[in-house]
Amino acid sequence: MTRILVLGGTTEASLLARALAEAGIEAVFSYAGRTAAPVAQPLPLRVGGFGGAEGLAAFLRDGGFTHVVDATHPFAAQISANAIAACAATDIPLIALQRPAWSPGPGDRWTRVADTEGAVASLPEAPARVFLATGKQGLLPFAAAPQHHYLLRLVDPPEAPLPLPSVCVVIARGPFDAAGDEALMHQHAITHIVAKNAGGAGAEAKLIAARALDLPVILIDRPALPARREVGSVAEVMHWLAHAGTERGV
Ligand code: 3Y8
Ligand code: NAP
Repeated sequence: MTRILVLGGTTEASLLARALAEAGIEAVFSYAGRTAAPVAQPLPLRVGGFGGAEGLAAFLRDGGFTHVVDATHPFAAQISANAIAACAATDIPLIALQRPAWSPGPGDRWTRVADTEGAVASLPEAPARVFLATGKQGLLPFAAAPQHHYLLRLVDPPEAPLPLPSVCVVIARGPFDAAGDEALMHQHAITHIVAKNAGGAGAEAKLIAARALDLPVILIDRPALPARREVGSVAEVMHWLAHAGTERGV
């Protein structure tokens, strides 16, 4: 009896949910509960943390799950580490659906940095107008560079005051389009973009817009993750579930 847990929260996870629903494969879709109203899915939902790797292992055992697909965002390093530990502890097969990192093309003016602190250090001393498109987590380090004006794009309105003296907030949920991002950057007279190397199409618009506007981009590399089985497409996940996933088959 196949029962799959999908760790979601990305465009690819939503595409996988549709494929599983269309194939009539029993699965549960999991959100962390980071946003007020996450996009609906064609699978039964569960929302919220599990309580660490141990909590996830117990959830997998108690729920009779036979496979786990980690389709979370490349920067969601904690849940991915927990999934590796929980699947090892319960001997449940795990596969990660991960989109490849972006690499620069002709005309891109990218500076790659290892982390948020590196992104702050890469901004100029002189006041700039920065499109900080990295979400709500990880804002605090930019308080060390208050001379800049920041444009933030958040999924939900911030509950607490922001740690930045000169800031403008746009509330929007992706996926975004290049024309819209180009208009947004033009309207706010943006001089620098800071982004995570998320990969995928849903967040790429700002990079395409930056290229069109010949603006510099400070790109934060994704965190290193422990080794795990990893594929880049829904089709490969479906193939794995149908064949090599486990002797239990699907
Ligand atoms: C809660 C689920 C789908 C998934 C859509 C993708 C695309 C649009 C682009 C910018 C960058 C950012 C952010 C972003 C994108 C997709 C994808 C993606 C980046 C939702 C979602 C959840 C989240 C969590 C949220 C984080 C934040 C990051 C905004 C839903 C909409 C910046 C990442 O307010 C908060 O606390 C938000 C937190 C984690 C990063 C951060 O540190 O703030 N995503 N994003 C998921 C959960 O609860 O499990 O609400 O519907 C999903 C999507 N966001 O099904 O179509 O696949 O990447 N998400 C980044 O890439 O830098 C926005 O503005 O250009
Ligand atoms: P994270 O730092 O890796 O995880 C922090 C904690 O959140 C985890 O330990 C777990 O809590 C819980 N969690 C995370 N993802 C979960 C999921 N899909 N289902 C149930 N619990 C989950 O994660 P994050 O960076 O905050 O991302 C949270 C969610 O937003 C993920 O689903 C991710 O795919 C999505 N997302 C993140 C980004 C990003 O930039 N980080 C971008 C787009 C979408 P417990 O320890 O209590 O189990």
